[in-house]
Amino acid sequence: MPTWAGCVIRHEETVDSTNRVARQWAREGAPHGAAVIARAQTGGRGRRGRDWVSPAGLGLWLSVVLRLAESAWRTLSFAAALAVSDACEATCGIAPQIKWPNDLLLNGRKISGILIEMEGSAAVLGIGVNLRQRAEDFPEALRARAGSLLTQTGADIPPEAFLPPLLDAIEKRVCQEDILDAYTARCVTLGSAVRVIEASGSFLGTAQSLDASGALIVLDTEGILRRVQAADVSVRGENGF
Ligand code: BT5
Repeated sequence: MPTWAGCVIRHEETVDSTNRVARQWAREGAPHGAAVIARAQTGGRGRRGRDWVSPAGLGLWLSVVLRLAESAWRTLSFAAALAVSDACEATCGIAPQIKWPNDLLLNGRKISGILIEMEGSAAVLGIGVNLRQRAEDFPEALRARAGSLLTQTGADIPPEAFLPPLLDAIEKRVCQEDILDAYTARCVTLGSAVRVIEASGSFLGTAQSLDASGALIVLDTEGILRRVQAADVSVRGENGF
C-alpha cells in the first residue's frame, strides 16, 4: 500500500484536463501525492500544445501533485514511465517498452503518454493510459499508431483496477536511487536508429546512451555526438514513430 501516492483522490466525471485541475489544487495547497482522476477529459493535453484523446471510461486519466526536492525533478519522467510499465506488467503480464523520454509502446503502438508540468514548487505528473479501447474507438488519424492494453494484450482492465498498482509503482519508482539504470534496461530508443526533431531542424543518428542529466546522446550520421534534451525522437522502424 502506498503511503503518499494517492493519499487524497478526487474522482471527477468529466473535466477538461486533470493536469489543469491538479495544478489549481496544487496552488490551493494540495498535499504531496494528491491525485485527480476523471472518467473523461474534453481537453486532455499532450506535450507542446498537442491533444490527448481521453474517452469516458476507456482509459486511466490521472494527475498526481508531487512536492519533491528539486534534485528529483530531473529523473521524474523516467520514474513515471517505469511506473506505468510496471503497472501494465502487474495487471496484464507484459511490460511495455519505453521510447525516450516517456512514451509507452506495445508492439510499436503508443498505449500511454506522460505530461509533467510545474506549478510553483510542485510538479504535476499527468498520466494517460489506454486500457479498454477497441481499434475503432480511436480517431482515424491515430488508429495506425495508438493501441490499448485491450488491443495489444487482450486483457480488459478497468481504470479502477489499474489505479492501485500504478500508485504503488509511482511511489516505488519516484524514490528509486538507480532509476537511470532501470530506465536504460527498458528503453527501446537506446541502440536504435533515430530521427531527432528539434526546434532548429532535424537529423538522423543512433541513440547511444543517456547522460547523468537524462539527456539522450545521439551519434549523428556525420560521426558527431550530439546531446538531445528537448526534442521529439522517432525510433525508425517503430510503426511510424
Ligand atoms: C503525451 O504527449 O503523450 C502526454 C499525454 C498525457 C496525457 C495525460 S492524461 C492525464 C493528464 N491530463 C492531461 O491533460 N494530460 C495528462 P505527446 O507526446 O505530445 O503525445 C501527444 C500525441 O499522441 C498526439 O498528438 C497524438 O498524436 C497522440 N495521441 C493523442 N491521444 C492519444 C491516445 N489516447 N493514445 C495514443 N496516442 C494518442
